[in-house]
Amino acid sequence: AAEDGLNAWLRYARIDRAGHCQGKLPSTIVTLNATEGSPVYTAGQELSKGFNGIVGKKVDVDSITTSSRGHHSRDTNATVGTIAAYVDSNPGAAARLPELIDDGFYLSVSHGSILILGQNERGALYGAFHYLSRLAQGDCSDFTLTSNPGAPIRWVNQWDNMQDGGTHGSVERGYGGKSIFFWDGKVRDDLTRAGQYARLLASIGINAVVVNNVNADPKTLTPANMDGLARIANAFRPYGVQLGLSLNFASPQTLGGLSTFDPLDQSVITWWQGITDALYQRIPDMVGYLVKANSEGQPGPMTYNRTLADGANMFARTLKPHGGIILFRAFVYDHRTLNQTLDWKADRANAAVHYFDGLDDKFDDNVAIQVKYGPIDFQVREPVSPLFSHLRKTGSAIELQISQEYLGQQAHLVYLAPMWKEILDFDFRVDGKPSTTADIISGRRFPRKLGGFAGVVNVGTNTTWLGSHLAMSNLYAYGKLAWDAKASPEGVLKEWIRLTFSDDHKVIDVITKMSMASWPAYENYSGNLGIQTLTDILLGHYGPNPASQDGNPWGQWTRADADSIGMDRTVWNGTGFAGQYPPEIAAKYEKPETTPDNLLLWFHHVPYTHKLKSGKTVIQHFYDAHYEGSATAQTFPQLWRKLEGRPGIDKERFEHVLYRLVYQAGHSLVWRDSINMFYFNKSSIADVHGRVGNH
Ligand code: GCW
Repeated sequence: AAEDGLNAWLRYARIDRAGHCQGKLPSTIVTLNATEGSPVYTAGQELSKGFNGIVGKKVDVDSITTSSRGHHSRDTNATVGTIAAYVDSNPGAAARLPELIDDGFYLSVSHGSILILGQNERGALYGAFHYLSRLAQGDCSDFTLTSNPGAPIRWVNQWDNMQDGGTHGSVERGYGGKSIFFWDGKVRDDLTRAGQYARLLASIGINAVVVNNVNADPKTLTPANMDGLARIANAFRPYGVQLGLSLNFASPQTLGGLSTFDPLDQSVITWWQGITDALYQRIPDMVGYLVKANSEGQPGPMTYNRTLADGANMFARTLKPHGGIILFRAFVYDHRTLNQTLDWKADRANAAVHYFDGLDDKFDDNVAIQVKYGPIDFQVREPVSPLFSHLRKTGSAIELQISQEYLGQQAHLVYLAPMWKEILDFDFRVDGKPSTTADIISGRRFPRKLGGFAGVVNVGTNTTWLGSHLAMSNLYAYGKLAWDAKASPEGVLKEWIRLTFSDDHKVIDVITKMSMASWPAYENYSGNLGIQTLTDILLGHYGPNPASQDGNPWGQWTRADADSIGMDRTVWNGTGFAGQYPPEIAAKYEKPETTPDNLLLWFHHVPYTHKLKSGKTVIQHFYDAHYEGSATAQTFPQLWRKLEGRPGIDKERFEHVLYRLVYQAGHSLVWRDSINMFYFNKSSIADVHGRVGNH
């Protein structure tokens, strides 16, 4: 059963229609020009494994070289390879094949013959996984499909530490065990899990993993560790997953022994060139770098009064000859200079646009800016970061967090795709024209070649990867949305349920119902109306602690007092943040009347008695929402219990999930009562339903 966890949605479990589908499968799998360990080779192996598991048919793989023309007939074959290899042996086919872009694929299934072609090898593997996903969901009918990715950057970021104050190979904000990559300051000897991870990622279209924490350890770059990183890249390569690396800006000084890490200093530039060359010597297909600079105490170019662009371009230039790219994080702010008590206009949310102001045309073309979806930090509800609308010449990637740092740490079920979808569909109205986040990051709104998605993932050594079976829907959905931002969160969820458990209608109904209700429920019992997740800010980001939001320099303030609550981010009277949006949106957020209720307290400081559009007061909404949200969470264990013994719900996974849902139901009551009592004590306003406070 640990295997079920490890294989996640790639279980290749036998389907009910296996008998029916057997006859529809080919008798041979033919891979074109597949060298062992290449993605096309892997595609052949996966098809064979999948046919065997899903329908119980053993099919051998035959590897051919296309230079021997007319060598094969495709009639009863599954043929997999690149378009170029296929056309090489079937010159006549070129005209009827579609246009593909990098990583795209074409699938054609008819009368027992399957043709799977990728623009590149990775695309061919994606096509094979796509075909197997349909089959595993019981569909062996004929079809033709052309699929191209919506954006070239579809990465995940692991925040894995090589060594962290004695806790070996820990994962920052990790709730699923230790690092699968590092142990004791080194790369692990056994990288089996790294390969298994790459397999899961490839099956959802992810093409790179940044393996180490953005709070990077300079020692990552010792020669021995670079050798280790090359072994990780080797484990990824069969799946077309490339390795990326987080860098510590001060490394030339701390590791290299130079007197400076000024990005314009020639000795520093030469040092980084040497490092980059040494890495590419070991990992010729390394994807590039990720850099967190001048944020939360991390070093950066601003230490030397250089711009963020000076810092990013220094790396970009060392990467350029190798074809690498750099993602430079927009999460730049100084938590030491924010003073809540003295300054009504102080606002951490302003930082990103402020620091990137004037830099849009200063970045090299192999730099993209990686922007967290909201201006603060992965809260349950934030307006979309305005920075996306400021970067017109520079590519941008959205940073989403699969790790549920502020969102229940995988101990709560919170299906995040509906939230991501709202963010991706948000329309900035740049220059008064439709300008959704998805169209900006994909490079469609402003023509740019780089852009896409970065997802923070905290998989660990736990056999469930994330510590929770149900949390894996978030990883699955992340990949699917990165490939196609138009995908439906509910549709994707159902696919994931069929693949992970079964296509039993009850299983699908129950898990869909719980998952789709989970984000609204969590928002209701943690922090609503845009006040953010009212969790403990100083310790762990887990559990309710509204008092901890204020009175510290971290800037996740609520400014709650006896009469009123919320951050005034208006231009006329507040921090001015609303003015960072294009005019139509800025005007909307400037006034409480036109600000959606769910962002009211993000943008406005209002009395607890302020009336919402719903007609309720702010304080009554708080009370009601916390009761509603926790009531929803109470239904989860009841719903789940109905699945005991249903197809695909084995005992071990049943118990594991149940344990967490029971816990969540209880913890949601703790949330409800802590938050409601806190605001009752502050405001002294009674709940009209008499549930909160003194009776
Ligand atoms: O969300 C915060 C986290 C930090 C993290 C930081 C970042 C890696 O609490 O743990 O550091 O953001 O994204 O850089």
